[in-house]
Parts: sequence; C-alpha cells; structure tokens
Amino acid sequence: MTTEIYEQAMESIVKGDAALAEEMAQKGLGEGIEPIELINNGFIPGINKVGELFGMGTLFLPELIQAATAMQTATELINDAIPDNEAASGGRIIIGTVAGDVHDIGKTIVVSLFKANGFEVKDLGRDVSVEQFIEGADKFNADIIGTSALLTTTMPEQKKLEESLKKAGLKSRFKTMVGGAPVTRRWAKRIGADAFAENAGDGVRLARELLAG
Ligand code: B12
Repeated sequence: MTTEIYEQAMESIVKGDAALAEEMAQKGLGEGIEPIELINNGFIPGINKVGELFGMGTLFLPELIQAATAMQTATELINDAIPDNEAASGGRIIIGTVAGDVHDIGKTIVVSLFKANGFEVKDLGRDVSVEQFIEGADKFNADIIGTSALLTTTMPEQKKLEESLKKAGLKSRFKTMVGGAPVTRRWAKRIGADAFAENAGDGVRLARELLAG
C-alpha cells in the first residue's frame, strides 16, 4: 500500500496533476506515513524525474510549471503536518534561496524539518541578496546562515556570502550551510562554507554538529 502511494505520488508530479498530488499527500498522511518519508520517497523522485525530462528537452516550461504547482500543493500540505517543536531551542538558523533564484520548494521543506527539530528559524524566502542574509542574521542573532541555490548561475551567490562575511569580520560569528540540487560538498569546501547538506534531514544533523563545535 505504501509503495503504491509513493508510486502514485511520483506520477502525480510527473503528470503535473495537482488534484492527484493533494489526494496522495492526504492519503499518505492518513495512512500514517512519516511526512518527511512521504516527501522523500514519493514526491521528490517525481519532481527529479520532471527535472530530468526538462533537461533532456522532452518536457517544456509550461509542464515544468504545472509539475512545480502540483509539487507545491503536496509539500505545503505535508509541511503543515510536520509539527513545530517549540519546547527546545536547538539553535537559531536563518535561511533563504539566493538572489536571482526562485526555487524554494526544497528550502521550505528544510525550514519545516528544522522547526520540527527544535530550531528557531527565520525564513527569508527566495531571491535573497547577500546583504539581506547578513543583515537578517545580525538582527535575528543567528547561529547559522543556510542558503539554497538551484541554478549553476546562482551558486556564486553562496561564494559571495562567504567573501562578504570574511570582509566584514563576521565569518567566525555565523556558521554557514549550503544546499540545493547542483551544490556539492566539494563546492562547499571550495568556497569555505562550514557544511553542505544533501537533504533536509542531513541539514538538521549537520547543524547540530556545527553547534556542538
Ligand atoms: C520545480 C523547478 C522549477 C520551478 C520552481 C518552483 C518553486 N517555487 O520552487 C519553476 C518552474 C519556477 C522553475 C523555474 C526555472 N528553472 Co527549474 N527546476 C525545478 C526542478 C524540476 C525541481 C526543483 C525542486 O523543487 N526540487 C525538489 C526539492 C525538494 O529539492 P531541492 O530543491 O534540491 O532541495 C533539497 C536538497 O537540495 C536540500 N536543500 C536545498 N536547499 C537547501 C538549503 C539548506 C540550507 C539545506 C540544509 C539543504 C537544502 O534539501 C531539500 C530537501 O531534501 C529542478 C530540477 C531538479 N532536479 O532540481 C529544475 C531546475 C533546477 N530548473 C532549471 C531551470 C533551467 C529553470 C529556469 C531557468 C527555466 C526557464 N527557462 O525559465 C527557471 C529559473 C527561474 C529562476 N530564476 O529561479 C534547471 C537548472 C539548470 C542549471 N544548470 O542551473 C533544472 C536543474 C532543470 C534542468 N534539468 O534543466 N524551476
């Protein structure tokens, strides 16, 4: 039954069928599947498939937008089902998608999982400039600045953030964590970011490690 839900969830995204995506999200949650498992095993494989087809030129922008809308419908519903853990403060993280980039589905999942794990989170949204990240981190008194970049053309913003933090003498005050589909551990190392997270769960684990020193 669970496998069937995962398969249909994937299919709903590939087809760009928001109604089916909503139905599968509700069905999965109703059956007691862990929200993050439902996203990771059902919906993410679907949107990754769409990305692949778009990259190959088999699928075009209108279909990409339709698939993204279906993905947003499902993830919003599932994100709402991830309860915030307001009791403990695991630390403070400010997070956003970098300037020039509007991809925010992954970033929003990361925000939900951090909140569920007792972090205080400030979500700056998408298309966030380096200046906004630094100002926001200062005001929020963040421990960690997390950035998401989905385009190879916007990844340099993550490098710019490291350079600006160094220039302002703030590199030791804030830890930095980078993510997004084209981002790699190697990139993180090259630009001097403190951590790279492959997915939301990894992000929470690594943030705890960073804060433990
Ligand atoms: C959905 C989508 C869109 C949607 C975005 C809707 C939205 N609100 O987000 C729309 C239709 C708007 C879109 C637009 C475009 N897109 Co697009 N899009 C995608 C697609 C298919 C999926 C992205 C996604 O949501 N993935 C699912 C989430 C859950 O995964 P994720 O974002 O990677 O996040 C996870 C991890 O990476 C990690 N993570 C991410 N960020 C962070 C941050 C931190 C701090 C941490 C800890 C972890 C973490 O945790 C997340 C959860 O596990 C990708 C393909 C792909 N495989 O990535 C293309 C893709 C990224 N898009 C692409 C392109 C080209 C575009 C456009 C330029 C198309 C165009 N011609 O207009 C525009 C650019 C707009 C812009 N300026 O940003 C290319 C990029 C190619 C490149 N080399 O850079 C891709 C790779 C498709 C392809 N194969 O060609 N896109």
